[in-house]
Parts: sequence; C-alpha cells; structure tokens
Amino acid sequence: MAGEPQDDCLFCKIVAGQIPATVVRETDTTVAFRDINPQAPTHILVIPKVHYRNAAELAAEAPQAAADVLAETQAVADEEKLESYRIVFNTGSGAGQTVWHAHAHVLGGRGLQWPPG
Ligand code: DGP
Repeated sequence: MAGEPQDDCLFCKIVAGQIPATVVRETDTTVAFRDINPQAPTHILVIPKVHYRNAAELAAEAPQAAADVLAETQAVADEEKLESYRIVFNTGSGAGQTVWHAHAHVLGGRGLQWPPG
C-alpha cells in the first residue's frame, strides 16, 4: 500500500537501516545520503521515509512529506556549500527513473549543462 514500507524497495531498506548508505542528514520524515554512482562532485539523494513511487504521487498523497524533501534539498545544498546546484526528480523510466521510491537528486560542485540530456 502506498505510504507503507515495501519489502522489495531498496530505498525503504535504506530508511530501515537494512542496507548501508552514507547518510548526510536525517529528519523525522526524510533521509539524505550520497548517491552510489555520483554524477557530480556532490550528488546526494533526499528521500521521504514514506514510500511513494515518484514525486508526483508523493506531492498528491503526502504533501507535507514532499515539502519536507524540498526543504532538505536546501539544507543539503547549504551543508555542502553549493552556490549553484540542480534538484532533479526523474519521473518515469523514459526520464531515467530506476528506483521506484520518490527521491530528489541534489547535484553540484561542477558546471551543469542546460538542457539536460
Ligand atoms: P533514478 O535513476 O532517478 O531512479 O535514481 C536512482 C539513483 O539511486 C541512481 O542515481 C543510483 C542510486 N542508487 C541506486 N542504488 C543505490 C544504493 O544501493 N545506494 C545508494 N546510495 N544509491 C543508490
């Protein structure tokens, strides 16, 4: 059921501490950890502790958790001293989503091209 931990979800397992991750911040509702395959000098994922498949579902079903994720992207950027950075929510496989638990990528520490590929 949406919102509940899913047995087959990698990021639910990180939330539960069943899979190790380099956690940089944690709040009551979110966890931020370094991406295992960084695409920039700083590449951190901010996830809600509740399970929703993507950012759209999260925003619709748990708007406070969505707001908490967004606030944490800012906190991560501040902690990493990023002057410029990009927040990305890949939504759907055509956009590159591979993990079906909503997450924000915080990317920075190098110049970023626009438009993205
Ligand atoms: P996306 O492609 O938008 O669904 O992003 C998923 C990201 O998750 C991708 O950049 C790689 C990262 N990732 C996948 N497995 C793990 C893992 O076990 N640990 C960590 N820290 N990151 C992971």
